[in-house]
Amino acid sequence: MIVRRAAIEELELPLVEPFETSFGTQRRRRLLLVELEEAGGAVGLGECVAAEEPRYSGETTATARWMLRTHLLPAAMAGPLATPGEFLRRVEGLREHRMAKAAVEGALYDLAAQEGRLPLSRLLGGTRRRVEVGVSVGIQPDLPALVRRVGAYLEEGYRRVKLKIRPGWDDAPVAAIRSEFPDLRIWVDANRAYGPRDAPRLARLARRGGVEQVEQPFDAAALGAHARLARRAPFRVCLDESVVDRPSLSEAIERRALTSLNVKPGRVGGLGVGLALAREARRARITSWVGGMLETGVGRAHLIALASAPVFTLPGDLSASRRYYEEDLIDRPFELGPGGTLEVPTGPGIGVRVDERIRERARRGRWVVPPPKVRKEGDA
Ligand code: OSB
Ligand code: MG
Repeated sequence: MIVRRAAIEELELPLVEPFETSFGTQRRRRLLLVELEEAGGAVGLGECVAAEEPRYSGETTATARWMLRTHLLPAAMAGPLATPGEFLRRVEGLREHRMAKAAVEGALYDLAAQEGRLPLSRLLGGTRRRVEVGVSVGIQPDLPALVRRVGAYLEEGYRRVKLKIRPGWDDAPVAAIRSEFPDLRIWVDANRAYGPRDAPRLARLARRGGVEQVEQPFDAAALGAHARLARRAPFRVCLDESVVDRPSLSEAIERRALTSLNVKPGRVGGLGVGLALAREARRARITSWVGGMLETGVGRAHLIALASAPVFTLPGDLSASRRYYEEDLIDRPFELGPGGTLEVPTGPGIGVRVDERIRERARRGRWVVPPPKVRKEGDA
């Protein structure tokens, strides 16, 4: 692949409803699309999952835009690339900024799959035609609203919910959903809102509520607390924010801090890294699944392709387009199918097309990044 033109596009889409977590409320998504044009004319797309505010991680739309313009996109154009992984090795010396890197790597994967006339799913070793999905349910104004919200998702066909929790919104919501829906698969995600002293409470909540999995209850660095919660627990302890690369996963495995891994390519710096982490987790008998960051149809297409790989064995946070956006960016929105599944696109590359009218309405800026003029050793 030779990338001869690169552009960043900033878009803003309103969410169908506010998404509240323990770290804040999001009403819209301000996102970046990375567009790479290959010498042959093919265009690859990647979506950057960084949010407007640095609450989930330190990256933001603004830091990612800067990183892409000044470092990553020039690097992508600084010579031919045999694989998307080669791009990541080229920028290895540049610290952090994994979400920005993953957006470029994702666009390169789209290009590589198009070049091979393959669906991205196949390039990633995917074997499934449909993937099982669930739905992540934000903190609601009150319990009746939560019961209505979850009831509506079940009507739509979801079979597994992930309730966002925080101190003050945990025991009652879990109990309410459990009593209303006795057979439902319930997961919870705290986004680090608890302290190690809350471990007994959380264990009780999960046991009483028949909760299958507790995601990231403690601080990202608190591996010991997660390990204590996981010991002999009848539920899985899942890490999200704690695992950002191979070393942090190895350390978490060694400390026995997890029994489940949420794989988000943005958080770990790419689809390739995500696959590698899931394989490492499997060797330690840890279950992996694909998480989400409220992606549009473009980012979601990448995630669905990833989730089609057999190494992922639990339903992902990969919901239908209408769960997130009134009008998704893509011309054929993802719809929920039989058994709470989404169909894996079969067209070349990511297999979805951007709806240009929606994209134009959502556009807040566009920057074309010129190719670097000279290439020196050590440049990235
Ligand atoms: O912790 O998994 C999380 C969204 C934004 C930031 C963090 C998280 C989430 C979700 C949404 O849970 C999952 C989805 O995209 O459906
Ligand atoms: Mg999470």
